[in-house]
Amino acid sequence: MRLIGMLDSPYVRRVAVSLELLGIPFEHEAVSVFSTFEKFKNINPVVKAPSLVCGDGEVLMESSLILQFIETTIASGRSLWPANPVELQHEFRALSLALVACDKSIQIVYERNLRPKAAQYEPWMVRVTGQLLAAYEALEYEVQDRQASFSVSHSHATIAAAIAWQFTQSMLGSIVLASDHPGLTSLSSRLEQTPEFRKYPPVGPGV
Ligand SMILES: N[C@@H](CCC(=O)N[C@@H](CS)C(=O)NCC(=O)O)C(=O)O
Repeated sequence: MRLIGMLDSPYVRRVAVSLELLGIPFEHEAVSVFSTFEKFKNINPVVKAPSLVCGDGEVLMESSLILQFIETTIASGRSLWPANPVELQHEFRALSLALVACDKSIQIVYERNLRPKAAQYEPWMVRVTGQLLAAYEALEYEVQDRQASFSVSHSHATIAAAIAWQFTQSMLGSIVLASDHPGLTSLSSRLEQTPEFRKYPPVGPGV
């Protein structure tokens, strides 16, 4: 199995770290959707990261679907989801907030870095920035409110929250202030020191 994409993508990184935690062997290929577009296109014409090339050559996309596929088919019962239904609902809530935080961060980065300045549309930036801040406010609440779950083990929500936070801080730290998010700051510093996070550091050429 080959995981295609740069680790400075929070979606690629969450898949890499999760596969590692699940004990699933894979090869990581650091191909960028921007600086090596043609190379990526040869692997997957849709050019979306992460792409997972399965054993028979079929290509899967979407980090959550890739992880669901792996857990369902080859993780031999191992899972990063809590078993308890109430916990699972909270987990889905936190994970969805982390993924929206990634989406909104990336929309801002693309708008700033890919669109010519004269064509940038301020009301859109204001809207997306508001959504980004709302997602992180709610995620910070989840982290603080569910301290017990967030402090014990790796789960899909804790991994995604920590990775989203590192990504947003590296790109948009002046918009989403660390001082307003002590729970996320502490979660991120703790998880970044774990072997699985260190093995897949957030390096890449950016946009
Ligand atoms: N919902 C997707 C988002 C993936 C995504 O947006 N990846 C970015 C890289 S960080 C990408 O492929 N960008 C190129 C593009 O969308 O054209 C997931 O969870 O995998």
